[in-house]
Amino acid sequence: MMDIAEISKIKLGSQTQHAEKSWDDELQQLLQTVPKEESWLSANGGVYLYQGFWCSARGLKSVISFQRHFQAFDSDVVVATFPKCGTTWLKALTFSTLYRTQFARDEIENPLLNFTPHQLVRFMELDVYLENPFPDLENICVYKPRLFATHIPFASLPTSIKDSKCKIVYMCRNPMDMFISLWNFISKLRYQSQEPPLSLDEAFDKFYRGTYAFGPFFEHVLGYWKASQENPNKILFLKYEDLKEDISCQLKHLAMFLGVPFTEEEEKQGVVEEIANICSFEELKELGVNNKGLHAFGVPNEIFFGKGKVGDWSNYLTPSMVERMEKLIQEKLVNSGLTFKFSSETSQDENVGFA
Ligand code: PAP
Repeated sequence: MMDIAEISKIKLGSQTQHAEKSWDDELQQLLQTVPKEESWLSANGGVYLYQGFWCSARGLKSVISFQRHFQAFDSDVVVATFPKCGTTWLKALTFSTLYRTQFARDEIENPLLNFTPHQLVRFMELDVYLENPFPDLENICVYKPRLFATHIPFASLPTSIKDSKCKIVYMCRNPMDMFISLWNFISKLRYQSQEPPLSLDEAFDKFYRGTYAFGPFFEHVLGYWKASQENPNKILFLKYEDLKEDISCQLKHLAMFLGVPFTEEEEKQGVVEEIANICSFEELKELGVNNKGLHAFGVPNEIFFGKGKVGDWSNYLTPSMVERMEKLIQEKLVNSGLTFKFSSETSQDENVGFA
């Protein structure tokens, strides 16, 4: 005979199945009512417009779970980025800065040597909430305070992230490099899954219309930009190009914002340079752990490392693409005060943003 515990397990199991089924039905209904576009990844896949941004069906399910069930703590730290704007780098830097006193400084102890930045700072909607709407966050975030990542636009973050005192570190990148980085990334994924290549022209058209995961780019960047201006103690707004230009200065800024400034002693001991070095493109790319295996979404770890440069767009974009892109940037960023650098050289006309 079954005991009460076993009966209640069956009851709970069937309740969970029932809840799961009605949630799937709700999602299917939502997918039928919102605009849909072809995905960059496959002619058969789609992206859906939800709360003003585009998302795959699978991603949308976990975005909604994250929005509904996540409860932020005041001590949490969120790494937020638009895809291909330096997420991997920012995860490594934030992890190393925030937890630097929790592991020994010698090379063997550093978790970055054995785990990818994406394993150490997990994406909420692309990883943690993907398979489970009620993940065990205490066990998932091994180090404390909790640190996790998201690509979700500011306006669509779970309410408790916006309302609590938790901190958000946001990084963006000039849209031309971001676009080329995304196109290269998608091209590798399409090749791997034997999809026909996506031409640069087709990709540019989709970029222009903003129809890609978490796009449009400009609305994403401006959402965090405005929020960071209104609340600079809560949101730190960083730019990939600035980190490339002066990583030590930006790291000190990051540490200060996180409430763990580098001490004079640490600076003398070269801790800032050590962190900058282990998180550098050259170091991370060469680590065995980043060269093999798959990321949570089934993406090979190695393709998160391309060239890691500022200005690579100039090797790909045609003059007419550059012209269209410049007009788009001007239109989107006018009066925002936000500017981007498009090359690593310091010339007068590189700051386009038309503040
Ligand atoms: P994600 O948003 O999909 O997680 P993300 O890490 O932002 O990806 O994008 C990868 C880009 O960051 C690549 O740029 P590229 O295509 O122009 O080369 C990658 O090379 C770059 N990148 C990865 N790690 C670093 C690093 N440590 N320093 C600088 N750039 C890096």
